[in-house]
Amino acid sequence: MKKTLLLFSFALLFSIQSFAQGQFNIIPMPARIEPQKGVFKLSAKTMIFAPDADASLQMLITNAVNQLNSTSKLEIQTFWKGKELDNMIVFKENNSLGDEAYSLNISPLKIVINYKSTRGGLYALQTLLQILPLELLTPSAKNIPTQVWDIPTVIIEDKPRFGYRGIMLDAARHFFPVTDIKRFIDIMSLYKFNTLHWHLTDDQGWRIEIKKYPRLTEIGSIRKTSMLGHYRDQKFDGKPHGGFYSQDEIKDLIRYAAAKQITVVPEIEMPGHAVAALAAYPEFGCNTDKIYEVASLWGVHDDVFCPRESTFKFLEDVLTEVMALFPSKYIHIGGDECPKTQWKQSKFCQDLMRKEGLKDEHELQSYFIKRIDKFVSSKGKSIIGWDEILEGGLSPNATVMSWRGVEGGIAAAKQNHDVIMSPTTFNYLDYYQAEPATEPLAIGGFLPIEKTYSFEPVSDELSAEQATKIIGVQANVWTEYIDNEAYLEYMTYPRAIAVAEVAWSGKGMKNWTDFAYRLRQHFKRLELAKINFSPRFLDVKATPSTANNKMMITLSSLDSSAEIRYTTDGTEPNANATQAFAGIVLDKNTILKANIFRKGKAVGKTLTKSYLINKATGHTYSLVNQPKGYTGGDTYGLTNGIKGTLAEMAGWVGFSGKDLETVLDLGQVLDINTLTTNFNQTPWAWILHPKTLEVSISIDGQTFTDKQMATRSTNDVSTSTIETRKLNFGGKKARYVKIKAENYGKIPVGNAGEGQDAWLFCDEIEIE
Ligand code: TNX
Repeated sequence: MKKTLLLFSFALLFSIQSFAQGQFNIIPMPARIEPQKGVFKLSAKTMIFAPDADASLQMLITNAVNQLNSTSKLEIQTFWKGKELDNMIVFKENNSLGDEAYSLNISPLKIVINYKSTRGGLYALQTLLQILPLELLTPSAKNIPTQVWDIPTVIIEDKPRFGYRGIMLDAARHFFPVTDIKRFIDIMSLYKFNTLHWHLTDDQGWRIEIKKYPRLTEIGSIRKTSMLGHYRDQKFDGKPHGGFYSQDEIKDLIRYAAAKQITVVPEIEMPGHAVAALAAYPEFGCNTDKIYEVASLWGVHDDVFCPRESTFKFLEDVLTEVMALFPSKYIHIGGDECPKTQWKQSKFCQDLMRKEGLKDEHELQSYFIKRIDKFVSSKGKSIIGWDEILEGGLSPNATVMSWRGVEGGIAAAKQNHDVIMSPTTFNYLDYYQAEPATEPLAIGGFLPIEKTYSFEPVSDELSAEQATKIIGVQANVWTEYIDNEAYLEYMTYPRAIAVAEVAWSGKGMKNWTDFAYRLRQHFKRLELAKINFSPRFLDVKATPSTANNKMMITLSSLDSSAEIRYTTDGTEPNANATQAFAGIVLDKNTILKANIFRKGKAVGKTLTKSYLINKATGHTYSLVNQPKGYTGGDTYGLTNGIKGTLAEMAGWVGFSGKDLETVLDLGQVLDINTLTTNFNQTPWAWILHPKTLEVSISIDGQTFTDKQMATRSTNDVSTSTIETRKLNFGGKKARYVKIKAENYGKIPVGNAGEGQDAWLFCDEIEIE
């Protein structure tokens, strides 16, 4: 009885949920959303009444109304004064709400919005626009004869989880005209972001006009040439690249952003990433005789600002103009990736360190940042810096932006600093979002939207009080490889929409499957706004498992409206290819190709996987040490039928400083002839072949016999190679195989990463 009741309530829950899904696909997910019965009829007679709206909110409302009236036959009128009536959309100021909070109550009689600030009013408006039927916002809505639109009733109460919700746009590596940035702001505003962090200076370009130092833009904004292809290719396009923002353009942009309730935070990089500035004013570098050129190589450069009094004067002058332009409370001063090479060689720096009692160049960096921090603070503003600024102590009002993972942010919060989380591991939108081989050129990495969405900005390590120091979340769009607006949008969206939900919605409101569904519904809206987003997250995924002791692949897509079709003979799947309804059992080497189809058309990019099937493929194993980051792409990366290659790290199972120790279960007793393993050695990435390999076998999983050993085939630790080790068991019977590969240990002197823990990379385990 109890069970049926439970089942029943589950069914009920499910139906409410799917009902809510169908009608309300709001992103970011509001804090509370309760669908009601009935509809509000939006018609030519509906009016807007916003008696408390200030000029900014009036403008936002007017823009939205103009948009509605232009696409449809509606003629919604807006009243700033008068009387509240039925069939109105009413905006009410309500001071009991939080700053960015709002409520939206759509009832059959009227729509009532409560807000405290203009921001809250805007967010309510954005939510309402997401609820309105899409057809209403489509230009062809004009042709629809009946202009009475059913709006589902609902009660929404909403407020953001974090007060800082940002995107960083790097305009230094590639210049984007003001019109592009305005559009970038428009899109940000749709998803309730409130901060644009504008990266304005770097080695490859200085992009902000500074009146007192005109050469910064005259010389510093132009580089002779840019890199073509990957950094490792070392090729150049031979074309000058330049561009900068005049102070008038900046003022205009700030005004534009402010109207959309977005604060623009400028970043002026120091003491590193300074080559463009030094090309203009070499006297602020350590090597004053050097002829600096605006950098054309990406990456980190040794030429940095020299901590002379004259340099501080220069930077203070620059910051004075910057602070006069930007009303933002925050000024970002960079602080990341400052090589200490020149400071080590500079007599001036060494003398300064002695005079100031600084024990090394890291303390000199901290001295640098502290001085700038003090200057900015004295003007009533606060600095933000990348997490390196934490090293060596800071003033309490400095905010730390955690980029090298979350660790810097955690440490900063524990030291009572405000923290904005923007870790490479979740929020770097310059990383690949799908299989690199099938994507346009990107810097590297692999960050599918699902991973971005899974980010939890507040670590369990923090106490409740420390947790309050995590004030925000930011996506970073570095543009070394992004040189036009369409590509900028492709890389930013939809992943930034996932970041928007991470930053806005409460922990408990987040759900990947539900988000993916809502996002799928947003595609039409994004298309309507002509946003060049990437739909790649809907592409087919292959998940391995074991069925009847064989390897089984399940194909799936988050696009429930699409069919998945596949081939196993290496040909491109077409609309007649087999449809994937169930798992595909693989008992021989197979090239699997699959795609999603809508209306008979392939709409994704083809997934291609080459599986090498042997007795171990698809079988599970236990691990004594867990891999660090590198899991081989699947839960059972060592036996997933896909061999790692030197060209690509993601397929390997990797252990940092630890051994590979595993027991593999073949599911049944089999004849074991040979066992083959592969190890990766990529010295520049600190990956070395293991010292030894030991394998033994067992029938019951208790007693292991027939131990076989192998050692490294060479002492060479400087060449990139794959080492294959094949051990012979002469047809002995076994179900369990125990494998131990001993990590190389500390990296020998004279090699990249000397003295650090070596990585051990293994893939695949093959048994014949
Ligand atoms: C690291 S994030 C950098 C940037 C690069 C970026 C590329 C940070 C503070 N520094 O200079 O553009 O990686 O992903």
